[in-house]
Amino acid sequence: MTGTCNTKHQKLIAWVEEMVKLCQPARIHWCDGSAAENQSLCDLMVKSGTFVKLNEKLRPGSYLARSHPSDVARVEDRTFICSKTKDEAGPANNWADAAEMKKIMLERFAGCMAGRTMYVIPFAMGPLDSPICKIGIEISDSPYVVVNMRIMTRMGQTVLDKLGADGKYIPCMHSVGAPLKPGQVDVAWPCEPDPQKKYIVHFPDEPAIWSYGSGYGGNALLGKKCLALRIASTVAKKEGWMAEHMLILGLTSPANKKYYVAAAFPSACGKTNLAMMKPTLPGWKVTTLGDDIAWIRVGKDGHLYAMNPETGFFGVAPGTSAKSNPHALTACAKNTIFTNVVLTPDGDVWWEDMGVPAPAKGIDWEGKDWTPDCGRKGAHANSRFTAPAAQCPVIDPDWQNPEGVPLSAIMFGGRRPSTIPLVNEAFDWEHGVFMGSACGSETTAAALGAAGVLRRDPFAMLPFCGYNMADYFGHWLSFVNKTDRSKLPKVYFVNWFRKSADGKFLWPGYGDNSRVLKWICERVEGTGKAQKTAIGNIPTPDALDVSGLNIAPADLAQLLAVDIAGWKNEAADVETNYAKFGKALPKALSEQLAGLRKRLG
Ligand code: SAT
Ligand code: MN
Repeated sequence: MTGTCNTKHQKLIAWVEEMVKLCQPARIHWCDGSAAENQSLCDLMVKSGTFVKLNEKLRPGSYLARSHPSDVARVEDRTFICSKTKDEAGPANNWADAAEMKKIMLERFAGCMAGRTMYVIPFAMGPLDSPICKIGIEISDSPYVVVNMRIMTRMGQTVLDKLGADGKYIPCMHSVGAPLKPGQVDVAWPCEPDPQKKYIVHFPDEPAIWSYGSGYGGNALLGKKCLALRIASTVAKKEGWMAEHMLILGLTSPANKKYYVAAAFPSACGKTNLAMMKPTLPGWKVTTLGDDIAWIRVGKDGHLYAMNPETGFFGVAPGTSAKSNPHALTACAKNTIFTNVVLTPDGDVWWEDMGVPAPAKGIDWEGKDWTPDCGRKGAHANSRFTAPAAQCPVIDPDWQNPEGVPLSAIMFGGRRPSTIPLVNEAFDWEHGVFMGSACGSETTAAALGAAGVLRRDPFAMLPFCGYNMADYFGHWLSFVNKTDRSKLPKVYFVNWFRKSADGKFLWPGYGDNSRVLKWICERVEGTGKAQKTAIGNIPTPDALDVSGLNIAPADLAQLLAVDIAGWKNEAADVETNYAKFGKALPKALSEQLAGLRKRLG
């Protein structure tokens, strides 16, 4: 491992020197992104206890990490947007004064890397030759972050080469917040255990990111939610494109016609499953371009083009099975980092609802002996696999196309046990933006806090929009002026999670969601049948292809029913949510809400 500085970028070198003075690391390592570097870091972490090497025969090139029990998910109440004014951050973000927060950061980071290695991680979000590729430099004291960033982003010397002597980059500071005293023995997962001392801070005006105290997921892999969503959304607003919390998939019909669809769902609502879906409908094929983030811009032909800025999947492990997502299982069959799942006696991994029998005994995510009947879950609900996108067996041939792919449709969704039908088509773009703004879902384990309560999560961007969400709605609305209306994708709201009165899911979901995608393609072609209702265009009972599906006609009717009383409550709740934005809410959206209410009667 060389790890020496190999750039002529004086400004970057000066910044790194300044951060060395601040953080006082014992060593500095510039990451080149090579396989040799990756191997030596993995070996180092096996030695330090951070990593368990998995059985090379069963899970080649793969490792298991167990986090500290306090460090298992994103910390939304410790996430800050430090724009000039509180108003710019808007009511959905924690705002802090930039100068005051910088002072706190400088205090936190002073000496924070003592005894540790400082890694300088050059990374790019998006193909290096994409017109909207953004380069970041993450400085981190976590080798776990380095090896994860190598899977999730384009990382290493190629990025420094692209940066040249004076290219633009976004500085991203990260520390686990656990300096070592001389002679102090390190722990397997160093972090700041006190949640109140963790900080995930964004300075959109610089732009810059400072993250302190956590080593987990979106808190620490700063290319992901921090750069590719929170900072990118502010840049996109200025530059006229969109940074969205969306999967991108390709859909090929039996007639060999290809469609591209992007879909926004809150964290841990099945984006990865949908992105890699194995259709149950014969002749249909799904290919994957991304499972979490889409950068979307108007292409030369006026259509919206979507690109995945990442190169890996940071997927939720529990529930991933041969039934729910066979392609994800293949993607994580090798060269994968698992975090907070069960270690089996033969050196492989297991998690709840993996679709294979639990081992008779194992080691759980907290490192304790575990048996299936011990009364505790073996894997944490937000346990993850970090797997290279290229290992997905249905990866789309255009997934690295720097121009992106043209979108035929955009879908919004969430976990909604009642009211929301299986699929609902927006009347026009403005109605589609209304649908996005009204997104809501039962909360999941992806963020700390209670799971299972309904929260409004507009565009699934509530925790990820780097500026005032009312202005973000306005930005979405503005796309009718950026291109020909007819070239904009059609917009849909879907809900796979509607339940019957006795609490059972009405829709089988997973591969059967291809039936909904087929109807969407037919609508794009102008052939799919729909009935105009108060809430949008809904498939007629015969329009949805349910061939080979054993579903009771009454259940199907309920899935497509417009529950007027439920929708009146829905409208009231959307109004309550809108009220937070006050005068900043675009008029077009209050008009949409008023229109919905009028149609509901
Ligand atoms: O933000 S993470 O990358 O940890 C996962 C998520 O919330 O989608
Ligand atoms: Mn996500």
